[in-house]
Amino acid sequence: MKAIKSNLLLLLVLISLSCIVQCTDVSHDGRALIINGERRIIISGSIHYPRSTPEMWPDLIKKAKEGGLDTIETYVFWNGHEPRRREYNFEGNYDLIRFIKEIQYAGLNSILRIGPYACAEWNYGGIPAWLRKYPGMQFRTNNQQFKDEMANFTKLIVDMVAKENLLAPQGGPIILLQIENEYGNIMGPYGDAGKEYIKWAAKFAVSLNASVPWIMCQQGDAPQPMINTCNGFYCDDFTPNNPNSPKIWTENWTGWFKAWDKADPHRPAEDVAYAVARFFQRKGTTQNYYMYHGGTNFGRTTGGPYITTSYDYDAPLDEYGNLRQPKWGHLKDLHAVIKEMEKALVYGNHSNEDHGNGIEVTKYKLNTTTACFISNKDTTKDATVDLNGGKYFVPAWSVTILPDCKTEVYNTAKIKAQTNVMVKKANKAEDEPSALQWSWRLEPLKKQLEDKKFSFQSNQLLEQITTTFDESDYLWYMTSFHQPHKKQYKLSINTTGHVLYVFLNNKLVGKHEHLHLLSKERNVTVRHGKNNLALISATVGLKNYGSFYEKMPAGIAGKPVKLIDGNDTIDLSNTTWNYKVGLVSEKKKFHLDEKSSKWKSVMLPINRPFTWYKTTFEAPPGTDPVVIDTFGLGKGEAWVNGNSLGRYWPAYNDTAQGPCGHCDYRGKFTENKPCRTGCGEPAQRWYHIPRSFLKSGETNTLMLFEEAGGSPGLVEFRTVTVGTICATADKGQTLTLSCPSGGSISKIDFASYGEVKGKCGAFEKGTCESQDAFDVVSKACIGQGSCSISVSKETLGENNCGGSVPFKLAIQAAC
Ligand SMILES: *[C@@H]1O[C@H](CO)[C@@H](O)[C@H](O)[C@H]1NC(C)=O
Ligand SMILES: *[C@@H]1O[C@H](CO)[C@@H](O)[C@H](O)[C@H]1NC(C)=O
Ligand SMILES: *[C@@H]1O[C@H](CO)[C@@H](O)[C@H](O)[C@H]1NC(C)=O
Ligand SMILES: *[C@@H]1O[C@H](CO)[C@@H](O)[C@H](O)[C@H]1NC(C)=O
Ligand SMILES: *[C@@H]1O[C@H](CO)[C@@H](O)[C@H](O)[C@H]1NC(C)=O
Ligand SMILES: *[C@@H]1O[C@H](CO)[C@@H](O)[C@H](O)[C@H]1NC(C)=O
Ligand SMILES: *[C@@H]1O[C@H](CO)[C@@H](O)[C@H](O)[C@H]1NC(C)=O
Ligand SMILES: *[C@@H]1O[C@H](CO)[C@@H](O)[C@H](O)[C@H]1NC(C)=O
Ligand SMILES: *[C@@H]1O[C@H](CO)[C@@H](O)[C@H](O)[C@H]1NC(C)=O
Ligand SMILES: CC(=O)N[C@H]1CO[C@H](CO)[C@@H](O)[C@@H]1O
Repeated sequence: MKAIKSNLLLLLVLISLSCIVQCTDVSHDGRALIINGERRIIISGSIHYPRSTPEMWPDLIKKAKEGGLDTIETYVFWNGHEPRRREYNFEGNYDLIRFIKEIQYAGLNSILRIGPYACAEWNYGGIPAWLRKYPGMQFRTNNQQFKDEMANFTKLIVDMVAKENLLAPQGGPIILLQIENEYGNIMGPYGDAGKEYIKWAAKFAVSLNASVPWIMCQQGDAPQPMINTCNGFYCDDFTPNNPNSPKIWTENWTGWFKAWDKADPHRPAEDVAYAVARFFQRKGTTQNYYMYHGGTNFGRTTGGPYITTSYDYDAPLDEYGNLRQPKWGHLKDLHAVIKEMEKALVYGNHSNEDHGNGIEVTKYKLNTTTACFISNKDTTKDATVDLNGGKYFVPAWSVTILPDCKTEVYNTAKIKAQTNVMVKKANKAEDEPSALQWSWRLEPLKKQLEDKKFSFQSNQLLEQITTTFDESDYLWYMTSFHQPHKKQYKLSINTTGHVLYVFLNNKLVGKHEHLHLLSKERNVTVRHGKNNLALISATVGLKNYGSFYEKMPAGIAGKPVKLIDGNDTIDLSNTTWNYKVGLVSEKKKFHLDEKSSKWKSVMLPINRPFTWYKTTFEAPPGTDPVVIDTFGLGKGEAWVNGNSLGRYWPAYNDTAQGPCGHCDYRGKFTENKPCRTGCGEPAQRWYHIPRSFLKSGETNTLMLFEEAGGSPGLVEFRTVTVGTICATADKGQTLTLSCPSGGSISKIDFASYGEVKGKCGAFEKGTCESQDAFDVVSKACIGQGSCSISVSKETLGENNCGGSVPFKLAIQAAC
């Protein structure tokens, strides 16, 4: 870090001498971002670098580019980069500079949302917990200590990217920077201090002389020259707070995040496309998908306490980096038509006609060229719309795009992209034995229970974050009391969660692994004489959102701990409590300690809390992404060759019960639409093992810290690959089908030309189908990586469907 020059101005001068050709000037007017003097449409997508590995980055960025993106956006994760004050980590998946350079090599732009508050379902919203060590510290308000730390980190990041020439005016890819994040949503309770803080943040950002525009999202009072931008599922009705600010959509939610207590959320491709098309129809010019690739919360990085380790987000690229089809392809088709119309969209005159019944016809006119959108906002009624003498069928909740105002090139509800159904395949290395051989050791709890060395003492029940500063998930609360005779009591503990274990006289007498924990009671028998009570409170990620969110307590936080028997109550809240931060295994790094003689291979314990398991395995062959099935395990953390896969918790089922069911893309999407899958099942059973964590041809080690108790007997490795692919196309179109990553089509499961019904996995023939389609398709596709068939009677043979029935070709195949 020492090498960073503080005089950015001097750097910029030096750089500008060496930068004559590639320098990019970025500014904006009220219509669009202006890049090298030209207004541009920006189609961006979020990829958070720590949620994948450097080995995955080039492929993710390449797939984003192929999907029609021109820009990659990311937050910067302060608590990942500065885990302890002025101790920095820019290595591995935190190598921000390498990530931005990968974007640059791919020829894309980048938007850096420094914040440094990120939200992002990330632990503590990205702000380091060590900040809480300072008395009087308050996050995200007019608090001098906070502002000083925020300024220090923000400047560090701007200096770093400037030193590497990564800002657009230096020839780099960064076209926009962001200060703060979604503050407008929560600023009310901060009063004037919040307003002052935002003014300060804007002034501070400008003072960094970065020479690219700064944005503030969800900030209606963003001071000039900050551009305030919009986040949400839709942004068509958003207007920036200044006529000189273009309409920028920083977060168009492509899906939603997973939670431990909920089934898998999905946002239909038709609805994402609808939202984006509406945005461009309504003079939007810069938009970003949140997320384009969601990825994985490795280590202890989830925001708490509900967010799962998977941050898949139902994004166009799935957690493992595969194309999520048809979403990826349907949006790619949209991006192509938007880019085709770019000039008209950013320079043309915009006129809008309301045709009633939710129909709007928009025309962009630029000299002699015109581009049109027809939108149907009705959530149930399809419509046929007249335009320039043509008739256009516009399904409910859809947008049709006509780049010349004549030819329909795209409709958001008519998906042409193929569907890929991914499967998790057993895929063992040849000489891999059929069952994993486990060894085990115990977490040395006894040692900690009996050891008289404490971190500190207090006669209060302390709040957990300000006690552990998140150095560990675990905090011991230990006390003792005397009792004249043996007796049964009700032990009552009021905790803010997230997980609690109770030990009485060194025996585990209760565990509560549940997030909605408030008051917990259980019967215990106390003995005559001295009794020892020890509690382990565990956090599952720290809260990341809300006004004053950092002050939301964790742990037992001053709440009563009582033994109750009718009128006889022993209140232990203010006895002497001894505190220990963390577990022995963390200090001794068991997850790296493969060789210890403590590992035993006989009498494998099952369903025993605080047990470590270890096994070795060979990497599944090939290059497909690898996952581990944790079914049967309880809750804990897993490592492969010392790399954390994150917290696992397959014992936590969807208790919210969905809603699952028929997912209708029509009508405003909310996370509560019945668009979930896996109701009642474990919220996350599969965990990603990036290929770079594995050594091929060598022995790999998997270690599990099973905190809650479970059985490793069913644990196995799988690879994620394309199972079935499907596509449909109407008469007159060309159907294209392809297998990803170098595979080829091995078999045609279904092919029919006529009045096909149903969808991928469940197509049904109509009554008037052509007899030749199956043979034609088989001949054209089997053995090919990709095949194209023009949908006509010339290629597919005659069908007897008559003139009025719309007919199509549908194919289902295997790769
Ligand atoms: C951050 O603060 C440290 C002192 O703690 C100081 O040495 C350093 O220069 C500051 N960094 C920046 C970029 O201002
Ligand atoms: C930014 O530029 C101004 C005016 O040129 C200068 O006074 C200031 O020191 C610069 N700030 C930084 C952080 O380089
Ligand atoms: C936009 O419309 C105005 C007023 O009708 C006209 O003066 C101007 O030339 C038009 N601009 C373009 C780019 O067509
Ligand atoms: C539109 O026409 C004007 C005047 O003829 C011309 O200056 C301008 O370059 C044209 N714009 C485009 C994008 O063709
Ligand atoms: C437990 O805490 C909750 C929330 O702070 C509070 O409403 C409740 O009264 C407490 N229960 C007891 C038994 O103290
Ligand atoms: C505790 O004991 C009481 C009385 O013996 C009984 O009524 C109650 O159901 C027990 N509670 C639990 C949680 O076992
Ligand atoms: C609790 O105390 C009240 C009042 O002193 C008394 O009436 C009651 O019987 C007692 N209950 C028990 C279970 O001892
Ligand atoms: C325990 O101590 C706290 C802080 O000193 C105090 O607020 C609380 O009233 C005490 N509780 C009891 C039961 O004495
Ligand atoms: C959770 O779901 C799994 C699989 O569906 C099932 O086997 C298990 O019994 C469920 N657990 C609970 C507590 O409902
Ligand atoms: C800015 C915006 O559109 N925010 C919306 C995002 O979506 C959520 C959930 O539907 C709404 O509650 C927000 O108002």
